[in-house]
Amino acid sequence: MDNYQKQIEDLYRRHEALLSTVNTPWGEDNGIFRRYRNPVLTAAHIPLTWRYDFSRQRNPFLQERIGVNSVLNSGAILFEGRYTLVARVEGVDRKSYFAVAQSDNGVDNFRFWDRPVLLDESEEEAVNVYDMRLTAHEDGWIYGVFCVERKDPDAEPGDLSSAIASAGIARTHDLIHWERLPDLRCKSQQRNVVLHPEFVDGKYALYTRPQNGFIETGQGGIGWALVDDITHAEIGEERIINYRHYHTIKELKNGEGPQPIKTSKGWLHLAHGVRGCASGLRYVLYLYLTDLARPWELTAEPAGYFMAPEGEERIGDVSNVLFSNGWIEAPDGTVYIYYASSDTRMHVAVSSVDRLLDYCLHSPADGFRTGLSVKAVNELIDLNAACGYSR
Ligand code: M1P
Repeated sequence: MDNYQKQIEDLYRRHEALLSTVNTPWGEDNGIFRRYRNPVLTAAHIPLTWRYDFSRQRNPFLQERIGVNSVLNSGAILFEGRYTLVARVEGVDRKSYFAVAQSDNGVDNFRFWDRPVLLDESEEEAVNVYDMRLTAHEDGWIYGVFCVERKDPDAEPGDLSSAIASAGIARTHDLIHWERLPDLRCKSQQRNVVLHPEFVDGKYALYTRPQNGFIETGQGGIGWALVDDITHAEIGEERIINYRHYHTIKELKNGEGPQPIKTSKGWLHLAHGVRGCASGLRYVLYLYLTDLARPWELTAEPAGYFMAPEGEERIGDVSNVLFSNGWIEAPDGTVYIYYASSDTRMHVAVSSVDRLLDYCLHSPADGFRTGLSVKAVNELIDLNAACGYSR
């Protein structure tokens, strides 16, 4: 075997070793969730044929021809019994696209399908697409709702940053063939839009995040809106169902994560909250619960974050960020939470519906004042004293 051939074989050997690495639980089991040690998807997991030209004539130095920067914010679904992610793959050119990766056990051995998702262009051409939320809707389709980014046509000459965010919608039965529907029409810009899995009053229901601009989110928080026809989705009235608050983990922004999970105690939601600090923005994950029959009514929300960046998760392309737009409830009630750290790679943490409900229903809510935080601590101390634990 000549050297060129050997280099190719080495690449394949190292790639296979990465893909087949066994993942193990990591860190403390805090009773709520348990992290796994290795990221489940990274740029290095991308198939070699998407990156290298293996012709010795065209690529004598065996260079990577198309670089991948990161694999992040992935939608998730249990599809034909396999743990399936629709990942956001971001190239070194900063453009993102979607790609399907599957695993048999949900924690390791994720492998991308042979080609990325081929998504039709919308009527109005977009520059970027990202962060797909997957919803298996009761109408029988699997929907992917994602952010579509376009350059702001009203940007001043020389302003190469102003952009417009809207929600793109596509649907599929097999995750291979996607029918692109018109983008969501509404008054404001939108990011982090998620389709509720059931009809509400005979209509499609969306979790929204109305924005004043491409970055600023305005007064509100996570919104709720109904849509008559998903093939020409348009929202009128939007009500805020999960507000931002001063001096909380979601002071600056919040956004719905994946499709909510239906439980006996209500709809379980995973979301991200953002605050500003001296080192920049800090993105953490939090949970909340809404009423089963009236999914727009908040019924429980523990104070503060549920997960925050730890260790190496803190560092990456956009540091100090945890972001999740995908989770899977397995038939036995185990919940696989797929989250990206610092806009760079994908991880998994494992919990269960019972544990997440217990956390939501029995952790104190935010009192929005330090005095009420101390009161909550004292109440816990009293409860412990009553059962013999006084220190
Ligand atoms: O960089 C962190 C995240 O920023 C955006 O989220 P949000 O709209 O809530 O601020 C998104 O671009 C997301 O992709 C990214 O992970």
